[in-house]
Amino acid sequence: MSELARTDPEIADVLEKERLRQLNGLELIASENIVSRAVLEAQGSIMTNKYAEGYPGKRYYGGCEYYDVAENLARDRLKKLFGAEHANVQPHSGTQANMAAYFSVMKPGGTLMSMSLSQGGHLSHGSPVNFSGQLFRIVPYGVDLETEVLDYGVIEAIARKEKPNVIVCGASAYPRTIDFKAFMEIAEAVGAYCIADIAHIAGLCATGVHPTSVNVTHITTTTTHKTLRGPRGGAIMCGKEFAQAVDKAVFPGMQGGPLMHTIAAKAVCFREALRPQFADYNRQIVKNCRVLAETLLDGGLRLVSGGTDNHLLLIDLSQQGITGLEAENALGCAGITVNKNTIPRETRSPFVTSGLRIGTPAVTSRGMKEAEMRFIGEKIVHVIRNIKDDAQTARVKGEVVAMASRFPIYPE
Ligand code: DSN
Repeated sequence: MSELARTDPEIADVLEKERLRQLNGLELIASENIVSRAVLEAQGSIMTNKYAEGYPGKRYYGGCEYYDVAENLARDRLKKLFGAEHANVQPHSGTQANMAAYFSVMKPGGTLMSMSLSQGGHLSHGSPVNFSGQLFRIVPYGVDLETEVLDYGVIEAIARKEKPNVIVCGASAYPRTIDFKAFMEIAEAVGAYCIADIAHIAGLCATGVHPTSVNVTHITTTTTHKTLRGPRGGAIMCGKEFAQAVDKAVFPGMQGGPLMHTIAAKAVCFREALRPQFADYNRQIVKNCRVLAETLLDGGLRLVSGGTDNHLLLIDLSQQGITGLEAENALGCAGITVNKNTIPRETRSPFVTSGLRIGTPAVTSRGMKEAEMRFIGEKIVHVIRNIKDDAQTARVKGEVVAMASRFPIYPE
């Protein structure tokens, strides 16, 4: 019996039930992934026991010698992975990374131009309920409502009119390639700083599967737990000229003690991402997403922008007359975990929505390939087309469990 099971059977029970949920279900939430055992081991380690405020070589606490080694390894590996001049691996999350990036180049009251949350942006890009929308004047841009892709001419016109201090590019629900060079050119034309938030596509950018923003835009922020396949957390990369401002904005500007067990796990993740297999993995994520998209289109569903270039796709359910919430619930009952999502021209609240966001990083980590994507796509179509038929949903769940259990999450 494990120590946890002996001392806290209630939490041990939660962990076991969650293990079975992950094993028997299909995780298609585009921002989630399954970390390696090595990442899990570093994250759940004795590195959680210590304060290490400051940076390597300049800590506010004694006894940090091994913490310095871990943080330097994380920084150096991240710089190598992206070819970045400077890296800060301390942000606790992507939102913290964005906050520090904004504060490194802009004061409260400044103007932030960003993609609307309802059209694919992120909460920390200026939502009125987030610090970003409360401390900065927000100028939104969105997708073209006909093509449902970014129109850089329109974005440039908004920037010229509004003269933002910062333009943030990057998205949490955009299925197409983002032209970071175009954003940087627009920012330079209006004297703005350009921050790219590559949280969703970091693994694709690191491996050349999507064009990178590092050394293109002024600053790049990311999370480490999506396509990068590391522990939950954030990071920032920039040129040397922004290094001091970024580091100061993270600590002492915004955070206290870094989560050193997470930083150790980030170092493990970055080492894994430097291996050639990681590029194969990211290529497979995108291949899988394309096959899933084709299967859904063949099943008569409409996809926002008609398809996908990356790890995610958005289904527009308005022609089926059902909401994102209903579809999320029905698919959940079938063992397929997805999230409801707003789509361009959205008419419903974010708690209901007309769309679904689906991503392939986690199922690809389990070794699933094109054949499994066709299976998953057909099951999604079947559940959506028979949304009121609980018996059909239950039958699909049986098929999903049988398929998923052929791809154990920790086979070793
Ligand atoms: N909430 C994350 C997502 O699902 O995209 C981004 O932080």
